[in-house]
Amino acid sequence: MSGITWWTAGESHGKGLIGIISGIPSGLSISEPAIQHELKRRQKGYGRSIRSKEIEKDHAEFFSGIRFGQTIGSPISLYIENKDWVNWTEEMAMFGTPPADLEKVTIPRPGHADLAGSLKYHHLDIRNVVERASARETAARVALGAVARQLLTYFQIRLFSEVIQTGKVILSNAIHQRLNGISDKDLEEYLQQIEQSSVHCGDQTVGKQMMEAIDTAKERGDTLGGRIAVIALHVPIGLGSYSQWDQRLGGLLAQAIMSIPAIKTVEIGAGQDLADKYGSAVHDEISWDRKMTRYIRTTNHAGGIEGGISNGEPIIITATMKPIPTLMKPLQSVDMTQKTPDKRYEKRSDICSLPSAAVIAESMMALVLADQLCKKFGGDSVGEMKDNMENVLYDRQLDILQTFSLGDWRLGLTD
Ligand code: EPS
Repeated sequence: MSGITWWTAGESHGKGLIGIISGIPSGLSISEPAIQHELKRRQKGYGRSIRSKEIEKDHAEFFSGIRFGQTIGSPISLYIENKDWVNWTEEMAMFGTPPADLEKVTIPRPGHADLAGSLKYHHLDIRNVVERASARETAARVALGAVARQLLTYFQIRLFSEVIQTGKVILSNAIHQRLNGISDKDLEEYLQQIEQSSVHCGDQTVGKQMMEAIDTAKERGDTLGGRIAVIALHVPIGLGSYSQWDQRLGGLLAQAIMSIPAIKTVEIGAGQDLADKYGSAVHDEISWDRKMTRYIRTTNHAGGIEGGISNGEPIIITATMKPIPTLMKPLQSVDMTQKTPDKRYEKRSDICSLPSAAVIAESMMALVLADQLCKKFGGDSVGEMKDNMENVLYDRQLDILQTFSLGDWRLGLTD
């Protein structure tokens, strides 16, 4: 079955960003405000620099693949303008000769793509590296992810995220740890709190501490990383496969999340907490609920994936983001032209971009799940896909439609 393919193009201070997504079935209603809303979500966040907060006003302009608000089965393409480009037209000109006063970037920042990228591509001006390595590119990912997300919404799959650690400030009762038994109302309320929080954390007290930690980093001319959690609810059983290494859902999601700039670890379910436990303490026991006619679990340490396949439980991913490598108080480096010790001084920098990373992670998860959904239940139109899904989920033995399992589970491990 064919799935979804997608690409982005564009430089951070170039004219803009472009995204193309192919394979979205026809007949899917696309809400334009919902896409602009996701772009806005990515731009929020305490600790972002003036560029994200004041200069860029991300807006996706659509070029193809949609007619009267519905997908037509052709590639969908979009463009996001870089408002900052007007300040870079000479440095970033695509043709002609470089201006006489062009200031080349020759000092690589430790932790960024600068040194490895310059050596790899034989660039004598690090700008050629940073322009594409920049996390600005993730705006296009989020716009494409917002399209994929609308396919997921059609099939009632729900995605959300939370910042669960900023520097040393740890949220102990994050939403992914207490989905067990939470009422719909409480869940909605909490998700609203996350959205209202400028650090993307639903607990206001902890959120305030996170903001203080960011303030302290700023005062020191430094940056902060942390951890995020991304959750997908109502994912049908059977996405991904153990059949081949590159079909395992955990691997696909891990690659997608790991590809977000500055992400250094990805964990699924209880993740590294599993390391020191006995098997009997960590595997999620299976029972059959006669009344609800479905398999149930009371725990979800597996994070919704077993044997590389979605098992119907919520998919839970946590990821670590390193502190941003652009420091106002720079680290020691070398001028690549002179090979002399030097430091790269910057005019502006994000201090922390965890809230944006959380939204980007949702988008990456949306793209992977939409691709897998199309591969499993594929069809050229959403109607065909829906029929296929109902057919697959129909249990002939019981003469029922197997609902997506939404067990009463908990993630927390007991010793
Ligand atoms: C980024 C550096 C900053 C960020 C940028 C990502 O841009 P500048 O170098 O222009 O100050 O603001 O992120 C965005 C513009 C964005 O929209 O997310 C980097 O080096 O990765």
